[in-house]
Amino acid sequence: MSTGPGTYADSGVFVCFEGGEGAGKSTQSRLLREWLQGAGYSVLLTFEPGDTAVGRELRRIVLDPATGELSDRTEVLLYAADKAEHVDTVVQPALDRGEVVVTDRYVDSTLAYQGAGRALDVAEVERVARWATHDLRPHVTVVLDLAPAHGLGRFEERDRIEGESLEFHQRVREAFVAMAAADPDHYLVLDARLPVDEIAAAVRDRVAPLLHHARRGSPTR
Ligand code: Z5A
Repeated sequence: MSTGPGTYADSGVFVCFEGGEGAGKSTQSRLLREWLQGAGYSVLLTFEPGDTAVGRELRRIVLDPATGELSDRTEVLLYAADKAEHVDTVVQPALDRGEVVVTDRYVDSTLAYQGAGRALDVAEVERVARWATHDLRPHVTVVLDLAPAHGLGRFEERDRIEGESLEFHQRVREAFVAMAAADPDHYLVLDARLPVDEIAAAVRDRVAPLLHHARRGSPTR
């Protein structure tokens, strides 16, 4: 997967959690927010897909099993539309205010699920996703690595993507780990089977040195 130089915000701090289903992304993003707020930082916790008005509609379409089959390219474009709206109206404005933005999933999810998971040209998928996000990249992406059978077992109900085969989810897992290996300065890979507190401590250690870019105070959203 090509990564290119990318664009990194020079105000605020952009942190992303990635990984398969049930890996603990929501748990860890909430814990990071609590810690950052406790230390007085202005934090915005967000997620993809669906944390804007149009994103909520897009989320319903891409995840509802009632949607049924979609063309793979349609799926890429729906996720890309969610990202464009998310970056322009939520992520970039918060970074411009100097906040710490913590997102549960971002571009790497498109590269892993639509690029590696579906039978699409990963370089083409990447061009679309980078265009949609002005190539804005997280200062650090935490990959919570977990065998798909383990993660899917943490839930009873399955959405459109969770219902895909184990082989699909295995390709997704391998893609996350490969992206991290290709750019170790901007990634932290953690074993998602570790105790919650141990993972949270490793995340704090990785994020703490980035905080000189961040503003203290209450979040504005
Ligand atoms: N998708 C895509 O295809 N392309 C894209 O560009 C984007 C997304 C952005 C979004 O689903 C779906 O969209 C996702 C990828 C696709 N699809 N799938 N499949 P979502 O937002 O509804 O869900 P998710 O992102 O997959 O997250 P999740 O399934 O809700 O799980 P999580 O946030 O990673 O885990 P959690 O909720 O924090 O924890 C799950 C359970 O495990 C819970 O009971 C916890 O208490 C427990 N847990 C958490 N950590 C631990 C540890 N360390 N040990 C033991 N148990 C734990």
